[in-house]
Amino acid sequence: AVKRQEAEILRNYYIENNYRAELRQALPVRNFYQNLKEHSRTYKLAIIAEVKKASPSKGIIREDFNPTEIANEYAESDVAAISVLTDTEFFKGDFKYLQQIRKHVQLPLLCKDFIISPYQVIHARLHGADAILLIAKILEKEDLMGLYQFATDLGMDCLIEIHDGLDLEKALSIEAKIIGINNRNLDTFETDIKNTEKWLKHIPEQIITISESGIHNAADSKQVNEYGANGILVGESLMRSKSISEKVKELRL
Ligand code: IGP
Repeated sequence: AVKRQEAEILRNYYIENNYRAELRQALPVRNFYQNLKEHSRTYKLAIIAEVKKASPSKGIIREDFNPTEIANEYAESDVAAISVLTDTEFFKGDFKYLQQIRKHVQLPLLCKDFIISPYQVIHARLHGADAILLIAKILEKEDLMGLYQFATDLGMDCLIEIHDGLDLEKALSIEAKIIGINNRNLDTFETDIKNTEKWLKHIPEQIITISESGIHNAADSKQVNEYGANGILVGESLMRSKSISEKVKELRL
């Protein structure tokens, strides 16, 4: 594993070198971690609001989809950060949405994608991401570690997503600072916020914890708040609501 990690670091360095000039011109990074921390102190829950046009289980979620407009409404509602889906195949997202939103909104942006290679990490950074999602389930521990280190080297934070005990073990072993517990079972697409309760108690206090998926109303957020989550990641229910700011207020308790 040590050899593998060394090889990974060398590979990352080589790739980074090839993009040195572009990376030097990249926009400064906003502090995703700090914002989550501050918001979880100011409010009962820090909110990561997602820009999400569609999903594999629900199809099109929002018809009048204007990413910049939605992001502006999120900013006006004082959320902690914005998650932007960039995966095109399953979520009809796009890296250009990240870039467009970056031009208009000052909040930290999370690149939401299935990241498995350092090229994607650079791509995210060059499109204005301040943080990336890394899904523990789809990565070997060494690769999770390598990508985490690489993103950190580029100045970005990582949200490490877990769904079960094996994922959590990986997240803890790489000393993740922010862990997202996904309430959605990716095999069945069903959500159960009790998954947050199940894993939260095994996560040390100093780690920022985010409950992800299936949070639709104040009752849901009250529940995950009682479990002890520091924040929530919400897509669908915000995208379907008539007034984003009202929905944010409701979910923030
Ligand atoms: C948001 P919801 O149920 O509020 O729309 O869920 C977010 O958690 C979900 O989009 C998500 C996701 C992911 C999407 C969580 N992890 C990984 C793509 C890839």
